Amino acid sequence: MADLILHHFAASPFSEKLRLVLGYKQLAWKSVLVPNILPKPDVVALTGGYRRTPFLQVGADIYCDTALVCDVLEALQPTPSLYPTAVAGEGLMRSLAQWADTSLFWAAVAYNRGAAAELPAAVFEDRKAMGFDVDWVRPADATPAYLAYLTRLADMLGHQPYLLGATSTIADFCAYHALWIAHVRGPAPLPLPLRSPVLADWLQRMGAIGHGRATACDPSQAMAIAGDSQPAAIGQNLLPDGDWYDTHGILRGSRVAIAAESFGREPTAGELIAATRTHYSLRRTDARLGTVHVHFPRIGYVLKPL
Ligand SMILES: N[C@@H](CCC(=O)N[C@@H](CS)C(=O)NCC(=O)O)C(=O)O
Repeated sequence: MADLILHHFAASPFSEKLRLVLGYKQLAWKSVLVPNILPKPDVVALTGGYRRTPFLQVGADIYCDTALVCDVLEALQPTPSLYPTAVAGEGLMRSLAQWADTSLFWAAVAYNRGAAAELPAAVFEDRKAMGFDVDWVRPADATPAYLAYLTRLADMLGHQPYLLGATSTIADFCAYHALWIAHVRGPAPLPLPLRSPVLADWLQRMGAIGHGRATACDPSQAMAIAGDSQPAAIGQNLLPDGDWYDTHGILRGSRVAIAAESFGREPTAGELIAATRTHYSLRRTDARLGTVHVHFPRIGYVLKPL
């Protein structure tokens, strides 16, 4: 199989989630560092418009969004599982993970804006343009929510090493990266607003998983790999389910655009070649790369005919 190429940047929490999942599954991967603000010409050549970080490239297949990438990595390397059903039902794990990626993540972002140094002006303007309304939820509003969420996590960890039991699940990776924003990264980590030994121990345990075997890769090399590769046929890529599932009345082969529901809504246009219960796939042609397939999860994304 072609190499796993993660496009990411060091300070990105969602990237940290995937770096840790790659470590958990002891996978070897190539590391391409991308800019943290626009312009991102190579990123957009690969994705067709999607600009969020991170995403996974496998040859000429581009997997967007960490939720989808976790499913891809699970299909590729099933053990240890991110969804161990001996620990909890998959619905519970995925729902807790989604809460952590959204409510917990944004409460952590808003809380840390108040507690930490401001973002550099260029990053601040870029995130505002993405739809992060900094004037709407202020640290004073976020702090009580963040504290309540940390209390819930500490409560789950009171009698077990991971959020749902004896081993980690997808939910641990999602909650970890939200807390990592302030408490682990950077030269001077902030103290936890909730001083809980169980949280501190759990952060330590999760961080110790590490990042797997990463090799630096130049963006031009990743572009060359995409240009020299053919995308995998539908049904033979790394996505788990395959049946066509139409909820829009849009036919296979139609020209469509897919964009995030919120925060970074730059659309990717292409020909709809898969619409399953869990994901969409688009075929598109880039002037520099030729044909690439770009994959998105259904949850959190909108599909429009062109
Ligand atoms: N739901 C997305 C969220 C990704 C996300 O918001 N990433 C942040 C960085 S951690 C981002 O894209 N920031 C702007 C950028 O990198 O251009 C996922 O799971 O991948």
